[in-house]
Amino acid sequence: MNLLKLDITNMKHDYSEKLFREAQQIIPGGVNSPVRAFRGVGGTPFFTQRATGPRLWDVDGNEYIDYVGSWGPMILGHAHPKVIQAVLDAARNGTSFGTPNPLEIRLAKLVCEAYPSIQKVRFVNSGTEATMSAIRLARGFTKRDKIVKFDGCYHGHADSLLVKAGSGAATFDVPDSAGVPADFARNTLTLTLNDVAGLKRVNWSEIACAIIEPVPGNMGLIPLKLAFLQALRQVTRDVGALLILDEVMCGFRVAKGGAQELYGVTGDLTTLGKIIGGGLPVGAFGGRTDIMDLLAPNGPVYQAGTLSGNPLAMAAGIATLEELFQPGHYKTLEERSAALCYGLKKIVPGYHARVGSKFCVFFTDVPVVDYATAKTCDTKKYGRYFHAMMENGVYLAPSQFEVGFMSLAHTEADIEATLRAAREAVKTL
Ligand code: KE4
Repeated sequence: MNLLKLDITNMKHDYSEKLFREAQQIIPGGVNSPVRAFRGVGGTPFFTQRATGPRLWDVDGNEYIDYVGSWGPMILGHAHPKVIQAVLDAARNGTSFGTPNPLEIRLAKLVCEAYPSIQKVRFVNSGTEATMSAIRLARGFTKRDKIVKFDGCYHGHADSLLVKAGSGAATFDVPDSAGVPADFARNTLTLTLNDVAGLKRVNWSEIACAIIEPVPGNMGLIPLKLAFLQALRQVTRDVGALLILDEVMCGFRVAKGGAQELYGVTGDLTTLGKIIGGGLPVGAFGGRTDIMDLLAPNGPVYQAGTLSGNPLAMAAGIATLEELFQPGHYKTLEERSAALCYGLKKIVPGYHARVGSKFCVFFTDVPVVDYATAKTCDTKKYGRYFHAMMENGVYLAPSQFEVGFMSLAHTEADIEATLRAAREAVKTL
């Protein structure tokens, strides 16, 4: 297997197409998460056979340099030896106990070490569970019902958060999901990202919390203006509304202490996911002790989970963070990401954005500063770019409204190969 020279002879996808037909008979849309169905870019999704480092191989044997990284968790690259060994070692002792286990404490300490604003943390099984639970906790703590979110931000698929959501919802241009009762949506107010004046339109004294992605990555990547984030922090603090920073995607990615370290703005609660599970299902929410201690069994806010704190998931998360925290790794991620995006910006026409090792290109010629400007993108052109890159051996997010992720496994040679693929791909645009 020649890792550097990608075998780019018109790829075959026969087996993926066969499997997709089969999958659609028994799994809705043939996928277990909508964005994987390639509806945002057209065509048939490939089925992955295996992945190592920065590379994926599909069931037809096609090889890709992977910038999706399972939507963020694979910051060390796929199948990192230390993560695999940690999971194997944990599995030999049993896969789930339903009792406290020592690994939960170790991962909790790693999270609290990186996030000073997190004094206590509770583990769950997905980012959605983390944000859903944090919202309930904020409502229990403040005894208020209304919440504020921001257009295009996606916080998972909990009912009260599927309002003008990003990610798959943005891709399908279905901001509100069917099945969400009107009075759920009525308690969710949505504001516009980066609009300081808009913050004044809310009576914050009736708001339980504001939830925001501090590095929005679910409508493509839209960096927040620091002044906006500071204003949101101030306006919530002034009237006792909680600020929930949803760092499921940017946590441990844009810096060791996530966006809170980058911007110097801390949340009352923080939600985490993806990287902290090292590819296994883990979410987490944490924050001030006086808030977190309202959670059962200490307090009246109920939250639970059969597999929460699962030893295999904890082991994968511990191995991932312990490796990620090694000196120089965040500097390497920054340098590699900057090199890739510098190169792409010279090749691919569009509005480019990057924060740390998260990046994207918007196929529009206006600056993208919020959901409305993100929606000016030519999604069909993005689809052509996506498929041209895929046929040239590079797997990007199958939607204009997602982002790319660099890992520590991507080398300079991978970056060069990616830029070569981009030069070929733009010819087809
Ligand atoms: P999960 O429930 O998918 O683990 O996490 C939900 C979530 C919460 N908060 C943020 C900021 C997120 O980005 C996510 C999930 N991100 C999407 C990718 N845009 C997951 C991919 C998918 O839905 O398949």
